[in-house]
Amino acid sequence: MTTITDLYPSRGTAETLTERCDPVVWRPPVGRAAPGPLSRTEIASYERDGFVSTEDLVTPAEVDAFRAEMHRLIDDPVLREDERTVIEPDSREVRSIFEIHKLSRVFADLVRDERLAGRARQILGSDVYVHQSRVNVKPGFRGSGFYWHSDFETWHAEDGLPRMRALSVSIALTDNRDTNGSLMIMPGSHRTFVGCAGATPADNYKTSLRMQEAGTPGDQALAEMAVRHGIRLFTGRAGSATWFDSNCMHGSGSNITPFPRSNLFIVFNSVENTPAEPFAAPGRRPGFIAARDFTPLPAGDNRPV
Ligand code: 6CS
Ligand code: FE
Repeated sequence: MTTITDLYPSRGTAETLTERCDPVVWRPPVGRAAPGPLSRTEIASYERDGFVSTEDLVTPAEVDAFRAEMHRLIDDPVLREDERTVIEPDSREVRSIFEIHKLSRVFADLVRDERLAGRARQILGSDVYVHQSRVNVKPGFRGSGFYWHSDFETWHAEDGLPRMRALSVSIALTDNRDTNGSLMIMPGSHRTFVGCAGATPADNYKTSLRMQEAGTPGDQALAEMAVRHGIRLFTGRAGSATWFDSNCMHGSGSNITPFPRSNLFIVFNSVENTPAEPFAAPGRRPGFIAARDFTPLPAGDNRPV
């Protein structure tokens, strides 16, 4: 059995800070970033801040189709009883539905679209597969938030992703306003790994997807990071998208407005960064949260030759 070094320790007795030892943009051995849909300026700002936004990633007609597909999934009585559906902690409403690229032809086609997979390949410098996909519904009135966290912290500790070589795209299906619980990120926070205090309980995913506890930094670390980096709020029309590095410190508030804030959320991981065993959890999470099928998404026309 081979042991993989834990470059980013977490879930111990004390909080720790570790400098990132992985690239943000994974370049071929020689030269610039791989060719792809992102411009050099966009690549540079992604590398500096840990994120980049795209206006009109998908068309208004596609947004309508995706929203209809989301409602079809939300209204499916069989799926509602399935583990892939997560219910809000304070109401009976759907909070998230996982593995949407397996549940729906429409979303299966979307994840392999060059506008998505092409950007992911460009930043990660290799073929990619989907580690996780979901729709976050954030309904009006009582849609609850997501507390501050780094996704990589969870994917490393609970899923076993060895390196920071994954990214997420959040695609707005409704307008993301400054009032309805939109995404907040601390720019530049992706360069430091916050190892969080506290062991991972067994079957943590059964509660963490409704309200995360293990893997959230303490108040003092968050306060220092917020002063150092600032906090950026991501607003945008339906159809816009934000791409962000797996180690960005991010979160979102609750939604007490009547306007739902629904987003698709897709995580791409490099095929050169596949997980083995979790680094800091009693067991693996199920495949609908942390995929174990590493088949690369087929590359389209803009693939580097
Ligand atoms: O569990 C996950 O994979 C994701 N969900 C939450 C609530 N936190 C970590 C990560 O973003
Ligand atoms: Fe997250």
